[in-house]
Amino acid sequence: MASGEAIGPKNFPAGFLWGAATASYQIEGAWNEDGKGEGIWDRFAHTPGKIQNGDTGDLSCDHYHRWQQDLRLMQELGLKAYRFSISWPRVIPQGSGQVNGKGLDFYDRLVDGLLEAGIAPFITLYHWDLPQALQAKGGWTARDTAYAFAEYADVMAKRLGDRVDNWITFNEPWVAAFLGHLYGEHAPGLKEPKAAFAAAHHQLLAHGLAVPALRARCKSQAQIGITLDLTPAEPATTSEADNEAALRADKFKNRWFLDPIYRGTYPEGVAERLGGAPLPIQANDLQLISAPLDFLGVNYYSRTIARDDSARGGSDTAHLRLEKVERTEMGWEIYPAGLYDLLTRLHHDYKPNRLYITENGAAFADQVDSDGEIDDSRRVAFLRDHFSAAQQAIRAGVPLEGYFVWSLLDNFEWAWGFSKRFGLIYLDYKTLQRTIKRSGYFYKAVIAANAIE
Ligand code: IFM
Repeated sequence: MASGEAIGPKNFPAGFLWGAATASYQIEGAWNEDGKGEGIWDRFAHTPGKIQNGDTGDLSCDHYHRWQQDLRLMQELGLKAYRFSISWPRVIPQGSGQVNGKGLDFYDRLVDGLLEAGIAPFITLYHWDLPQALQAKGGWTARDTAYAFAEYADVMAKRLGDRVDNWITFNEPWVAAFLGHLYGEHAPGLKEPKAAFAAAHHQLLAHGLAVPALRARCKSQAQIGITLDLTPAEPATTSEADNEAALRADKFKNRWFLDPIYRGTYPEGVAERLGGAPLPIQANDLQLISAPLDFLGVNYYSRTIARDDSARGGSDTAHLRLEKVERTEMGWEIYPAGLYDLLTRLHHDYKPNRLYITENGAAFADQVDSDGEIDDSRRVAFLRDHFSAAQQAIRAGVPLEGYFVWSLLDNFEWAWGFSKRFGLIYLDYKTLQRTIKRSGYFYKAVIAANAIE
């Protein structure tokens, strides 16, 4: 049954792609092995005070050495697809020029292992680990970094394009641009509005340059997309001021990336208001950025409630924190209906050919019980409710073709280090032992039935 055809209240269309997602810096470890270059997250995490408890990704889940075990766990769960990212500094240590054969070999083995196991690889080219050598030349604030990215995309497609059919250029460019260059919470840790908007534009340009590079090298059936972190922005009240605040939040958080990709324009009034104008746009940039894509990857975690606080002497776009709502360990409101709202809005406003949920999941304070089991019932409920929202969106006509739970296993949660656990699989960071949580078994049953259990 193709997506959009009639399905029962709990079923998913035949062939629905159930997967799990990870990212290189968060799981691989081996930060300086086999010729890998330094990445901006190596540098950031090695800088005292940047990461909770001084954690680093130096070892993390040691996936670089334990990938075969992780592959067996994916098989045990019955995954149909696995989304992972390539560490750019592992394959091109200086960001451009010399290629590291051992780095490429690692991803080659992983891809072959996945294919042998019948698990479709979804590759993300950029999940935030920029080579430090490029950062030294300005990183994403420099236009040249976009061209270096296209070169890197070409190297990866040349090596894996004969076997990998699904490519994601960027993961959450909003986070890399704004948490990394405006709020200073992520690498490279800047707090400069102009740098942040330049970083956002150059990532989009890099995306636009990489799409034809991938299409030229990969098989004709290759599917290319981008993953954005999106959040429905709702007004706190029905007042006009709050409505305007929600529109501003939507422009900054969602439309800043959706509009250039799907409409070839940037929304007005955002960069100016946040101190980032003028944007470093050159002729043809927006044409490149808006080249047709095969799919949109959606990362959904929560909604945003916007309020205008300017009359109270505060911000023109403040985020309201509701009382008495259920939240994850990240402090994010659990709001499954937002996933339905988001998917139907994307379908209506932007009409992507198809969509995947490339991330959805929750951090909870998981405990190992006396039997050695992890009874993460809140994660089970979270996933069930979000699967249900996605299923309703499919029934409403949204061409949603797959769902990747974040994350396969507990891992390095950026500035939060190892203090937040998102995995379907529990990681004992002392022994590196992996244990499937109750949510992992729940997911296994959903995948096997292709229905919400
Ligand atoms: O861990 C991150 C991931 O790297 C990107 N999306 C959000 C996840 C949870 O914060």
